Amino acid sequence: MTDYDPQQENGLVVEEAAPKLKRPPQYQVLLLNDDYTPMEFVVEVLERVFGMDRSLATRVMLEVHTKGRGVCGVFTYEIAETKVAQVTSFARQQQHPLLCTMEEV
Ligand code: TYC
Repeated sequence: MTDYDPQQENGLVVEEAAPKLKRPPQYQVLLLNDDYTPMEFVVEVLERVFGMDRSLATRVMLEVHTKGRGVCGVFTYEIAETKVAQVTSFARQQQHPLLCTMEEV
């Protein structure tokens, strides 16, 4: 052996492992409809927690109101968990029963 060859050390062929890269799992944050939370409060939550403008927030709120649930955004685990906690704590502070959950995409 003259020059060092990492592929051919001690007569063994060493193969480089393929990189084990995976995208982090993604989670949808969902709002669920109920009969008591005011529409205006839901719009405010969508603006404050998800950074939506009033027009998008209104569309998403109406989608939840008519279809029963709707997606507020897609995030990695910790971010989704934090958004769910923020929505829930904001709603409970104002005594609204609004439900927010997360689901792996
Ligand atoms: N259904 C509620 C009402 O009529 C409004 C509402 C929308 C509640 C979306 C929750 O996630 C929700 N006041």
